[in-house]
Formats: sequence, C-alpha cells, structure tokens
Amino acid sequence: MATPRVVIIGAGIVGCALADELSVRGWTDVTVVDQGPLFATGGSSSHAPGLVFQTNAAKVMTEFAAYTVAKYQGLRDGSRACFTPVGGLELAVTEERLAELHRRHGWARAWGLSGARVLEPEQCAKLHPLVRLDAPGDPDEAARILGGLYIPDDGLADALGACRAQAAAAQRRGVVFRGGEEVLDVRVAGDRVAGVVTGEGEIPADVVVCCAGIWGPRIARMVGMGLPLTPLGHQLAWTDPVPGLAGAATEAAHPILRHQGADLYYRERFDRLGIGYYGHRAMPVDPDAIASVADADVMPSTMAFTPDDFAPALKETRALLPGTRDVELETGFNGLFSFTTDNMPLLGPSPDVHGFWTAEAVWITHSAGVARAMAEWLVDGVPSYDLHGCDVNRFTAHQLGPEYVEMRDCQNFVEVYDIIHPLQPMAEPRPLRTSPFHPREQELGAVFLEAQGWERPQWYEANADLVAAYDIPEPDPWAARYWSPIVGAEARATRERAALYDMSSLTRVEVDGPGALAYLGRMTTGKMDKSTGAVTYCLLLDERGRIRSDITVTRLGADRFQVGANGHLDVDRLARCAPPDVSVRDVTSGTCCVGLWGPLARDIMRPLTRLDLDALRYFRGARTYVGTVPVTALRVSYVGELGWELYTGADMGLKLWDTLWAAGAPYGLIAAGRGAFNSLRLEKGYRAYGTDMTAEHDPYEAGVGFAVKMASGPFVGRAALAGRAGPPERRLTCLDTGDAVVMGSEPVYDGAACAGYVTSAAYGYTVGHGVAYAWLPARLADPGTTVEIGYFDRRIAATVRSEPLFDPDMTRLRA
Ligand code: FAD
Ligand code: THG
Repeated sequence: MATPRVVIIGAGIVGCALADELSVRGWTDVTVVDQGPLFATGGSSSHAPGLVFQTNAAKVMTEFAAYTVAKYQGLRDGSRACFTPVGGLELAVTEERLAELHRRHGWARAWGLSGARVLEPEQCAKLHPLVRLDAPGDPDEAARILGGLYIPDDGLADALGACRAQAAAAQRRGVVFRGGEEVLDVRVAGDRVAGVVTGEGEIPADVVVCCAGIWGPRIARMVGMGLPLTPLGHQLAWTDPVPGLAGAATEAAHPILRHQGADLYYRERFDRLGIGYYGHRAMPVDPDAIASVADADVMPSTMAFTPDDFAPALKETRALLPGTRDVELETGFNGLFSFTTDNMPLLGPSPDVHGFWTAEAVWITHSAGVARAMAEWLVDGVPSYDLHGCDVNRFTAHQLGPEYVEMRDCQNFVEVYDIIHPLQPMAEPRPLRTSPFHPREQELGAVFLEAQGWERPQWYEANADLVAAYDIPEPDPWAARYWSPIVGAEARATRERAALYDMSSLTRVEVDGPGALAYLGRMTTGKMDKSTGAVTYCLLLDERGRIRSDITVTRLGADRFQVGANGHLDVDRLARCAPPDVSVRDVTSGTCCVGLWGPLARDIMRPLTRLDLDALRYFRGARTYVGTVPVTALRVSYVGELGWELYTGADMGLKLWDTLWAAGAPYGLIAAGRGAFNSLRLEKGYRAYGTDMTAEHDPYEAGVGFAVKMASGPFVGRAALAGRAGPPERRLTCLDTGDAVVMGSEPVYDGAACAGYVTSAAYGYTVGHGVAYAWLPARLADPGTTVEIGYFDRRIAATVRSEPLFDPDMTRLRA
C-alpha cells in the first residue's frame, strides 16, 4: 500500500530524526527540504554544544531524553559515536540549591533514571579535575561546593553527527534530502495540505511537518496557524586551553557540568571549555528578522557575541572552577533557539488544516524521543507517550497572542535554571482572566494563584478567624509555600457547613445538533441516551484505550449537551472529529460557574429557587432560577459534598454570587479556595486528568473503570479495552503519609528500588493525615502495604489505604 507523501521542512536534528523514525516505520515517501546546505544548515543544530541533561520536572521530557541517549549511543557518524556518555553533574554551592538537587534527584528516579545519585563534595571533585574543594586564592570569591546531582548516562550528543547519521539511515530507505532550497509557501487545497512551494517548484504532499526550529512561526503562518514560540539569543563561549585539562586525549572525558545557581553549564572540548550562559538579559528576535542564509555573517541562527553580557559568567566560572582563573575566552556567539510559554515543545497537527503538523521548540536532548513520538502519532495514529503537555493545541486564545507569547518566553528564558515551586504562578502578564466573582473574591482577601490565565483564589484571608477553631498542622517550609492554615480551616468548614467555590476556570463546551447524541456516544465511554437532565461522568479514550480526559456530560435537551472538560485539548478533540451536523462550542469565556457545597447547601438554596431540590437527585441537572439569576444547576461535587455546580452567563455571575452569599450568611457560608478544593477531592479519591492519570493509563488501572460502559455501543477505545487480559499490573494507589505532606512527582521506593511515583498530594484535614496518590505495581497496591516516598533528602513512610478515604458509602453526596 502506498504511504502518504510527506514533506519535512527543516533538516536540523528534529527533521533528520523524524525522517529516520518515519522511514523505519515504513513511511519512505519522504522529502526533507532545507534552505541551508546539508547538514550544517545554519540552524540551531549546527552550533549546539550538545549537552544532554536528562532530568526534567516533566516525565515525558525525561523519557524523550532517555530515548535520545539510548538511540544516539548506538549511532555512528563515520567512525565517530554520536553520543559520549560522560555523565552529568549538577553542582550546588548553596543549601537551597542542594535541596533542589535532591528534589531533581527525585524526578530523575521517579522518571526512570535509576543511576541518579546525589554526591558529597569529595565525590564531585573526584569526577572532574576542575571541581576543587581546596579553592586557592581569595576564599571570599571561591564558591564552596556542597554537593552534586550525578546522572551517569547523561552526556554529549554530537548534533551534527546525529543529523548526518539519521539522515543517512533515512536515505538508505529512500528518503530524499534537498538542501539549499527555501520553502516559500505551503499550498492548501480545501482544508488539506497539498504541497510545499520552493524556489525550485512545488513538491506535492499529503503530510507536511514543520521542523523549522526558530523559523517555525513563519512556516506555520503559511497555513494561517499561530505558533507560540520566540527565538531567543543564548550565549556560548569557548575558552583558551585550560591548564587542568592539558593533554586531553579525547574530546570529553569528564562529566558535563551545570551550575544552575549562576545560570551556567560547561562542556569540554579537549583542553578547552565551552561555557553556556542563561544569566544575561533576554534577547528575543522576531522570526522574520533572522538573517537569510545568504546574508548571515556566520550562519542565520547565530548573532555576534556581546562580551558585556557574558562578564558575570566569566566571574562566576572563575569562582566555581578555580583552574579557570587565568583562562580567557577564545570565541563566543549569541545563538538562537526557541522558547515557549510553558517550556514544553509544540507537537501535533494543525487544528484547521489537515495534514499540517509541527515538531517545534525541541532541544537536541529530546530530539530522538520527540521524533519517535511524532512518527508513532503519524503512522499509528496514536503516540506511545503522554503528550498532553506538548500538544500544539493545548493553548486557549489568550495564550497565542504575540504580546503574551513574547513576555512569557522571555520570562522563561530568565527563569530557565531557577528553582520553581510547583504552585508558583506566572508573574506576568496578570491578571488576565477574571471570573465575574473576582471583585467579591478580592474583597474577601483572596490570595490568587493562576491557572490557564485564570486568577484562582487559593484561600481567603477573610477566613483567618476560622483557623482557631481547628487544629491545622503546619507542613514543612517547602510545602508551606503558597499555603496558609486557612486552607485547612476552609476544608473543614466545607465539610461542616457550606462553601462557595469559584469553578469558572473549568472548561465548558456545548455540543449541539441532530448528530450530537450519536457523536458523544462514539467519543465517550458513557451511556449518553438518557433522559434530559442526566449528568454522566465518562472518559475520552484513544484508540489504544488510554485516557485522554475525564469529562461530565449533561443532557440539556434532545440534541443539546453541556460538557465539563479539562482544557483546550478536549475542545480540540471534540471539535476535530465532529461531523457536519454537530456543533462544538467552547462557552467558557462567556459563562461562569460556582460550586455551592456542604451539608447546609440545601438549606441555603431552598429559599432561592422554586426547583424541588429534594427531587433533583445526585448526578442530575436542571434549568432554574436562583433568585433572579437563570442557572443550570448540576448536582455534582468534586469535593464530595451535597450541593450543586451553578452555571450562568458571565453577565449575571456577580448577582449569583451575591444572592448565594446573602442567603448563606445565617448558615456560616464561606468562600473557599483551591487549596481546600484539592485536599477535599483527594480525600474523596477524585482523579485529576493530566496529573493522576494520562494517556499512559487505561481506565481500570487508574480506578475509573466504573465510567466505562462497554454495553453502551461502539466508542473510541472500546475494542482495545475489550482485548485487554487479566487484572492491571499497576494501579493508581492511595497512600497515607502520616504527618508529612508531599507535593507530587516524588519517587516511591520499595526498599532501594524505585517502584513508582506520586501524582498528587495534600493534607487531608478531615481524615487527619497526609494523602498522596501514586502509581505503583499491583503487588504494592494492597491496603496495608508500606512504601517510602523520596522527599528532598528524606524518606517518608507511607501506607497504602483503601479508597476513597472519605465517605466511601456516598452518604454525604446522596443526602
Ligand atoms: P534547527 O536545527 O534550527 O533546524 C531547522 C531547520 O529549518 C534549519 O536547518 C533551517 O535552515 C530550516 N528552515 C527554516 N526555514 C526554512 C524554510 N523556509 N525553508 C527551508 N528550510 C527552512 N540543546 C540541547 O539539547 N543541548 C545543548 O547543549 C544545547 N545548547 C545550545 C546552545 C546554544 C548556543 C543554542 C542556540 C541552542 C542550544 N540547544 C541545545 C538547543 C538546540 O540547539 C535546538 O533546540 C535544536 O537544535 C533545534 O533543532 P531543530 O531541528 O528544531 O532546529
Ligand atoms: N465538574 C464538571 N465537569 C468536570 C469536572 C467537574 N469535568 C472535568 C473534571 N472536573 C472531571 N473530573 C471529575 C471527577 C469526578 C467526578 C466528577 C468530575 C465525580 N465522580 C463521581 C464518583 O466518582 O463518585 C461519579 C459518580 C457517577 O459516575 O455517578 O463526581 O468538577 N461539571
């Protein structure tokens, strides 16, 4: 069978790796076009020093890197290996950074880098001749090393060599590479790509993949697509010979180094050092302003070195590595590569033009892993990695604006090596999205964090006087950031009385039309053909039966449904597959939602509505009025208490809040924030998509098998689920962490071996202990089993509990 005609734009490391991964899967009708000469094209891959540090906060990024290491280790460019596993050593010169290295060690272990370890200063010095503990000279200027994170299989990729080697493999399978040929346009016929127009003519194509690096936005624009990345200058300099490296027989014999506290990294080249620096001002460059291949001084992706910007780097280097004190720089340049608004790549298909794909904002480190994921996605239809954090369609409209993109990308450049707390909100631009309740939240002293542009109250200072009524334990200083004992008081008050939760950041989608019922039936795991008013909790799966989202679907009428979703990827997924007789509309911005939850919720609501509240059963919804405000009321609660999600237009949101607030006053109604919300949902065992479960997991192992109705007719993923054999080999497991509170993404140890990782965690203020959900092998998932969680340099004892911890009989929700 003929395979699709593919054109890859860009023969950098991403384009070359993709050509290899596609052709090895049988897609050989592939043409790779580059404006520059092959393979030193003048793009970012032509000058990258090729350091591969695999550890990343994101699991998928570590997996991309691990695959890249494994693959390039086996590749040769002529006689040269494409990867040298010299190891990676990240150094700490402050206690704060040392703690961060322990946290990073946790990520490394959790994501499968089993060799990772934190070393004593003496061990660091043994690994690298320039790392000295007995720094001579002025002791005030010398940086004292407190420890290091060592990853033995990190190392150096030869980017250009890996381009050539992968291209050669692809060429042997029939892939054609064309250099010196600029893509001028991408031709679209109807809603599909038809070809790529170059200076030499047109290359017909069924699939076009944009691997154009810093030029990506220019190519994407050819099909009307916005690509939120910014090319930024980044300084790299090479030193004169360093005495401590004299006589080096190989290009690099010692670990690559990082000194993140000073925004620096180092690699050897025989007796010289390459020094990379992120501490300088952000230097954004408009993709349209990048020099052409013909006009560039050296190559388009490099700019002239600006030594003043590098001065602090040299000073810090001399403080850290005393052997460089008398060494000067030989050369340097400011090289361009892509930054994104959340530091993740931009992978996947255009939302509008079929056949146009991007693989952008990818480092050398992740190149082969990304290429593999893209090839699987293209050839098999489904990647084997969880790509929700990388999907080019993850953004909402405000995140695509040029001003937002440049501001965020520059900020991410500045913060690239900073210690970022998991709850730390972006600093600017804020505020962006505010719910109609925002003025009242401000009056109540809301402490706002940010999610998807939304200002979200984490807790309310107005509730400070509730704290005395409870015994709220204080977590360790790290977990106590973006935390207040008020969080605990709000959680308790929700369970005892009632609270208002601003749920406006929940993505709301209307699915309407004659085909809506059948369409949702095909797309979800739920039974959709229920009476008007039914609410269904169900899943979106992929063809492999893996979870792509969990949603609620409310039947508002024969052909009308309201979907509660997890973000823009769900909107994209529902819209992309919709037949002509179904409309899918994201109504989030024009509407709002407040949760009124707690045992007194019904007493508060009763005088406000003529709806028979006792007759509106759990998981049912109705249109009604709350006072003067038209609402859709859904009897659903992510915090596990009696009450409703109340939806109305953005115009009347404030009136809704005020109406509820006045009615609730006699009952002690409070406003409660996201901190309490997260604690309560974990006590109730409700999973969060993207954190607790992802495209890596099937519903049964994730504990949401109850939401799969195999008898509801054919749906995406059903065949794969029907074919699975035996009980799950791993499970999302509920752990009791005693007095301790962890944050998520920590390794879980069974003795010395890492057995799994924590997804999300909080203190359970009702159950009175720390709660963590973790992926563990089934043999460790039985209640009573004990494991240990790696938290910084500590081990925290944890015991498996049967779940949910709170109200397993559903008496509160069904009251
Ligand atoms: P590129 O290599 O830029 O390839 C894109 C290609 O598209 C180019 O060849 C270009 O000519 C072609 N193209 C663009 N427009 C057109 C058009 N219209 N027609 C035809 N062809 C076109 N990463 C690491 O992992 N480790 C490191 O140590 C590291 N160090 C770095 C140091 C510096 C100084 C810099 C600048 C970057 C560094 N990076 C590093 C990042 C890394 O270099 C890039 O992320 C990576 O090379 C991007 O690869 P790419 O294939 O996407 O882009
Ligand atoms: N509200 C609404 N839609 C949503 C969410 C929400 N969509 C996205 C996300 N949150 C989905 N997550 C959940 C998780 C659990 C529940 C609802 C939404 C829930 N589960 C019941 C349970 O497990 O006991 C389902 C019981 C049943 O199926 O009958 O309530 O917060 N609108």
